[in-house]
Formats: sequence, structure tokens, C-alpha cells
Amino acid sequence: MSLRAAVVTTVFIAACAAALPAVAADTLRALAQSASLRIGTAVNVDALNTDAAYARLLAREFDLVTPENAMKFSVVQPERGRFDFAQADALVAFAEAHGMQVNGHVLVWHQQLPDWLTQGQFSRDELKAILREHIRTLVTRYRGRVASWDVAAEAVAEDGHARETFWSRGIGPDYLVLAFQWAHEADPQAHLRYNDYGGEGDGAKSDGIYDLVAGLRRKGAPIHGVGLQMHASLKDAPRARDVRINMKRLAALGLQTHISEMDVMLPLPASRADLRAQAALYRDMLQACLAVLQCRSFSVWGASDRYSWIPEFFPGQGDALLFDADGRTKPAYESVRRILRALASSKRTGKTVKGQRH
Ligand code: 9MR
Repeated sequence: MSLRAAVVTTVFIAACAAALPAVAADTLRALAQSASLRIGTAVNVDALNTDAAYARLLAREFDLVTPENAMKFSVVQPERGRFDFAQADALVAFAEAHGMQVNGHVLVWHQQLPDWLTQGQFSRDELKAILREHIRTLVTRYRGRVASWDVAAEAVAEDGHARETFWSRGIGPDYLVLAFQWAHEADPQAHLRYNDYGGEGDGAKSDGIYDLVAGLRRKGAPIHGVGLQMHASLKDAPRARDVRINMKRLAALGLQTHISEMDVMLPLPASRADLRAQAALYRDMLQACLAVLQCRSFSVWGASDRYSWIPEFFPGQGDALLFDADGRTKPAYESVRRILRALASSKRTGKTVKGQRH
């Protein structure tokens, strides 16, 4: 190589390096990768299309995305038989462009259903046909591109019994088995999950979720994982030890587990002490996940506080996520990164750290 060519090559390599995020190797997604963990977030697709800094932050830090609302029934099928995939397509294209996995959310849920469905008068067979068509259309469209689906969510009531919903009333108790079967038929490779809140640690709801998914397995439903949502506050959070034990019993059923929607709401304005306590809670839950080999992903329900659902649903509360409204890292981010960093470097040096998985 001539001297000139060598100089040009060197300059080119330096320019490429400068174009990459400065700390690419130290981002959550890079660190999590070496711990065989996916690190995910819910995505607000409106913001993805309008806020370039938000899109950059997502691509830099996360390698798993869940559409916060873009694949829900009322968005995807606003009128009977008319499907609208504009938002869902945008999310999947974004994920593919940035090497991220997509978790589809959610096929059978009792919220965000369109009026034509809830106000309509449908027989059991008609409802089965509607749900089957909905699942088939979504899962087929994204076959091979959406790696996992939240097939069903929040089908268990607070006392651990089956929740009575639009679907359970309309179709009967086997609606869940059917939903998993239909999703599996449409994409036999997809990882199919059940996803719920308030059953992360111990208690009646955790037991109810366990019984539900154990029953689904017994009936031969193609269910492969359970998402424990983990919407927490400082006053109301499960104990890490209980989460670990719960994940282990789910794993013993042959299921993978996920922390699927973590956030920790704080009273506003958040104090420094609360931000520190929040960081400790994120740390503890991540460690619980890392302690269980079958816990494969850790997702937060939104990246930046600017787009969190919390202030709208819990007035006076907020600051629940890893990045503040301007995309700056918070103590919670640092604590998550510290754990992942320790794990990544212990893999390199062969030392074991608390929570190591392999
Ligand atoms: O974050 C979502 C919010 O924007 C929607 O308005 C709301 C509708 O009920 O759903 C929120 O997401 C929920 C998720 O789909 C299922 N688990 C609980 C989440 C927070 O409510």
C-alpha cells in the first residue's frame, strides 16, 4: 500500500470511529449482549417519527423493542376487517435498521379494543373467527421479523382467579389456548409469551399466573415464556428474592421469563434520595433476572421520562424510567449499567460476580 493510500485508510478508519457513538462498547445493549441478555424498551411510535434524539437514544442503548401501543387491537384494526399497519411497520423497520429484536404486543387483551368490537353483538363462533383472523393477520404479516409475541396479557385477577373479560365472556375459558395455537400456526418460530403485572414476587396473583401458565402447558398450548411486567413504586415493589424464586418455578415448567415492562414511579418533583432508591430497585430486579438462566430479557416501559405513561395515569407521579425528559442518564441508568459492566468484565476475566448466568 502506498503511503498516501495508508494515510487515506487511516483517516477513513478514524472518521468511521468518530461517527460511532463515543461509548458504543459501554452502552446497555453492548454490555447486555455479553451477558446473553436482551435489554428492551417500550417505544412510542409517534415520538419515534418526530423526535430524532429519542430515536438515537433507543438505537444506542436497547436491542429489543416493544410497541407501547402501535400493535394493539384498536390501532391495528380500527374497523372490522380494515387493518392499519402504518405505526407497526414503522417500528419494525426501525428495529431492523438498528439490529433490534421486536416483541409484538399484544394479541389478546381486554383493553384498547375498538368500539365496533365491544359494542357489537357477536356470537361465540363469530368472536372466535374475529380473534383468529386478527391474530393470523398480525402474526403472518411479521413472520420472521417479530421474534416474540405477548399473545395474552392480564388474564388473571388480583385474587389469582381468572379475570372475567370481554374475551373470556364471549369465547369461554379456552380462549387463551386457542390464541396461543393460532399465533403458533401463523409463525411456528415465534417465541410466545403470557404477560402480566402484579405477579412478579409472591402472593395470590403470582400463584394465579403460575397456575394459569402451568395449565396452558398441560393443555399443550404453545407457550414459551412469561413476562413479569414490574410496574413498581418505592412503596409497592416485590422483593428481589421472591422474584427470583418465582422465576425459577416458572422456569421449572420449561418457560423462559422476562422482566417485560419495568418502571418505578416517584412522587414529583423527585428527590435525590428517591432517585437513589429507584436506582437500587432497578439494580435488584436486574440482579434477580440475571440470577435465573431462563430470564432472557429485561425491558423498561419507555426510555425517556418525556414519553412515560405514568404522569397521565398517576397525576403527581413520574420520573419512572432510566433517562430524564431530556434524554440524560439518571442514577437508575448508572446502576443498571454498573451491573451489566461487572458481568461483562467478569466474563472476560473469568471471575464470577453476583448474578452471573453462565
Ligand atoms: O403505556 C400504555 C399507555 O400509553 C396506554 O394508554 C395504556 C392503555 O391502557 O397502556 C399502556 O401500556 C400498558 C401495557 O400495554 C400493558 N401493561 C400495562 C401497561 C401500562 O398500563
